[in-house]
Amino acid sequence: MENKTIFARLRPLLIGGFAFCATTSAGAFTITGSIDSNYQVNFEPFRLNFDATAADNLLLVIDTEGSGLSDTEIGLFDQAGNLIADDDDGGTGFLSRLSFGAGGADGDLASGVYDIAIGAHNTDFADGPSVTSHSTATGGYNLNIELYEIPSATTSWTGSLAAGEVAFFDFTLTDPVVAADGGSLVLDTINSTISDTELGLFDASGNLLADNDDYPGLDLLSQLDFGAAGGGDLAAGDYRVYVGGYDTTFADGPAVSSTSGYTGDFVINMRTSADPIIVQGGVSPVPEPANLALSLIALSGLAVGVRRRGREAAKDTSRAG
Ligand SMILES: [Ca+2]
Ligand SMILES: [Ca+2]
Ligand SMILES: [Ca+2]
Ligand SMILES: [Ca+2]
Repeated sequence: MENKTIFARLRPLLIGGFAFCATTSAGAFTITGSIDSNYQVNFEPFRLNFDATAADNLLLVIDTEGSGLSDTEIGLFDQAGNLIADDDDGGTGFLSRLSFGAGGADGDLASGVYDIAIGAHNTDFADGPSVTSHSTATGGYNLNIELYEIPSATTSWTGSLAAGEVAFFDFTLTDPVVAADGGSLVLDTINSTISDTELGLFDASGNLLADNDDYPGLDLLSQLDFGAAGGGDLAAGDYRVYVGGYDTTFADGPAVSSTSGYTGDFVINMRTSADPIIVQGGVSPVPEPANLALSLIALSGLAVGVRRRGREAAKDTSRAG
């Protein structure tokens, strides 16, 4: 089968300083095919023209989102037949996902020619390449290969949580984050000691903009994407990001409560191309709900709050209910 040189047209975009190209048509490449008969597996070759490494802040994703085949499996082999990585259900539902480089779950991936083997569940992958399908399922598939450039951490906030606690940080964007301008903002909890985090972002009016429990490729850690990273644009203004352990519940207010038993240190990384960005510093307890909107406007410092369970939590419950 002829090699598909898929990144020949992506590399110039990166040289040109694209902050984030995966959600644009130029940054994603889809190989389509189908499994037409019992026990069929297909090999789809592709060439990676550069190293996809965490050190270079590049994230390479290979997934099967959008496939007609409902339960895919994929395996990645080098030209010596070594199995680099394989996945069954890392994507949406029973679809598959491999991820390399920054934030990836499967390590870095060096430049070179690779084969992606795809079959329906259950398929076995081993060095050889050896790929054996035990499935009689048939259907079409999409092999999506997407490249993301993840901005380096602009700011990282750390702290620790006891059981049932949540923390928040306030920041101000002096410039909007606009996908059409190539701007991106990513908040994640990479390097947290707490193994299962949740994140929620609120605007200055207390509206919940987005929340995430488990982000693809980060296991049980969390990530929120905005602008060209996906998830919508952000206007200039004040924002508050909350972190908690699983299970934390987020609603407009902000109304944030946690039933988490996870304890330990968290890290929130802000990765953004927005320039300039001003992070206001300071430490304060969680304000009473009636004062919150005002305090968001009047912040004079980076606010770090930890809400303890007890009467505050009881109030939260009554508001939510
Ligand atoms: Ca699967
Ligand atoms: Ca399998
Ligand atoms: Ca989580
Ligand atoms: Ca939750």
